[in-house]
Amino acid sequence: MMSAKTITSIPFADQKPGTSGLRKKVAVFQSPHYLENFVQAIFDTIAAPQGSMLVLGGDGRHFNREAIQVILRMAAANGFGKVLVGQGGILSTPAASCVIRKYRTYGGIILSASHNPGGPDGDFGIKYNTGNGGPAPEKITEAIYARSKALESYRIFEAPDVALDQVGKFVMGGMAVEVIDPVTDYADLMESLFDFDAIRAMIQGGFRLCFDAMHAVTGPYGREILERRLGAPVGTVINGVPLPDFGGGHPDPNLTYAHELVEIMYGADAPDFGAASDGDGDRNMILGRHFFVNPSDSLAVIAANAALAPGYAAGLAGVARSMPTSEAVDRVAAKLGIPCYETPTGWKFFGNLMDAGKVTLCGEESFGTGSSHVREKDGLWAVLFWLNILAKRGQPVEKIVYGHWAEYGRNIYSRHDYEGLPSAAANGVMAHLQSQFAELPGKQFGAWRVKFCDDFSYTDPVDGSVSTGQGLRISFEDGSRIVFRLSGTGTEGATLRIYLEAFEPDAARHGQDAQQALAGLIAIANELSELKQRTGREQPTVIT
Ligand code: VG1
Ligand code: CO
Repeated sequence: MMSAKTITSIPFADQKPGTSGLRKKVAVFQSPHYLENFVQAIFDTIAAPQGSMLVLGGDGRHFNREAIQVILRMAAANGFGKVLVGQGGILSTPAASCVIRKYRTYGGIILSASHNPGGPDGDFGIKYNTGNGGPAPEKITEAIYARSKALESYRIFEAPDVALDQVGKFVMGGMAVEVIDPVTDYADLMESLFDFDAIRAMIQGGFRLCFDAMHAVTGPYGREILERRLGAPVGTVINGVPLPDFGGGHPDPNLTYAHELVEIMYGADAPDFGAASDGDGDRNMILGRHFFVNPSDSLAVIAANAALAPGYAAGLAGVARSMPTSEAVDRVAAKLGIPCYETPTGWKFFGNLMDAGKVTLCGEESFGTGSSHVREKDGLWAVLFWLNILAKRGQPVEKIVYGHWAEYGRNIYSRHDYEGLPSAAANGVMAHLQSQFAELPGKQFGAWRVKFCDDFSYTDPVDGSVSTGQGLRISFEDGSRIVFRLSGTGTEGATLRIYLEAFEPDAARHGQDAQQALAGLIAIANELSELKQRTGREQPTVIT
């Protein structure tokens, strides 16, 4: 006999969502009551009306299937009327956002630790998205956290596992479970936004591309869209079978972790276009033949060429970027005469702007680009936008980027990540920087004079909510800047990110290597932060 039970739990003190949901080691999520406590905290906080509909899916990493079964049983015991779950428990993050919006569900739960490694010793994550399809805003994540520290029991249905591997309909108590094809709704949405005929013709004409799904969630999406609908040869998608441990890799599409693709794109017989996506499918890296497109530049190029895509032909309402993202897109917005908003890091801050119709495109320096078609960043969407632009312009990637710089100037940009630092050392670096803020303005460092420095805070123009402590900025008179920020997605120690930016108007100097061009700023960053002395690190873990 199936029935709902109330289980006595213990509150947890550490279930505070970070930049993008709650992320912990798999073993932590597997410990008794841990997952259940957080899920009950979500359900108590959102207080969905009896009979509401929910979307559920994840990036397929280790523990995804087990967690899906637990959440289904808890949803049934908490009065939900229906759950749409991706086949095999899989939904990419942008596809989950698409499904929430398309079927107007109350919200959704996404199981992902995105670019963090998976497997039994890797990371797991969970986040709640609201009915607009986007990550819950801070006031909801804070309330979930508060509830998780207090609740003493959770409700769960006693029922056998739902068969997740075939699409179909099931009943659990008073709740319907529908296992849906995870790809079709998303692929249809993409087809409605971009000129698939033009892209197909370009590929038929001999244009070659390679998409690295990094053994993560986008494999099936890439194969359906690129190989089936757009006619790219089978094999265009590499590492296309999602694996629970991502093949032992780090599913982060950057020059360090996507080295297989990088070797192909910098090899002798390199294709015209390369791209990679991350664990949950919301990030993208764009490469031309022997050429890397910095994500901040990618956002600017997409904004400048948006009218070439049918879904954006009517023009952009505005654009937004996270604070550490380069100001390249600001220049495009100025030329287009549209507003440009600067938000804290993390996609949850873009939702209000898009819901209010203030922005159409948004992006982050961390390989995230997206638009109001969903409320998450969207890796394959960015890839298709680039393919649409390439098909319409008929020029190579490199030429398009150089042409963009010639028109707008180049915001030379780099991010240096120091991963796995002891938290005390990382906090010490931040405190030491802040302690100098009163005396820094006006000080000269070589060719650079400090204009201002602050700890970035943001007032949401739509609901007036304020978010503080979003990164330390040091801006110079000539427009260059250095930003220091601690990551909010890691599960071990601390990751310090240093973002460096300088503007170069002179086209004769646009071919410079970013690290060389930014060497002066890098030296200032080291000096001001006492990074080497305080962390013992000589080099960043990852340079983008
Ligand atoms: C990082 C990125 C941030 C991104 C976040 C989630 O956060 O810097 O831009 O929104 O990951 O992306 P942090 O706090 O580690 O810097 V995803 O694709 O991991 O969900
Ligand atoms: Co991601």
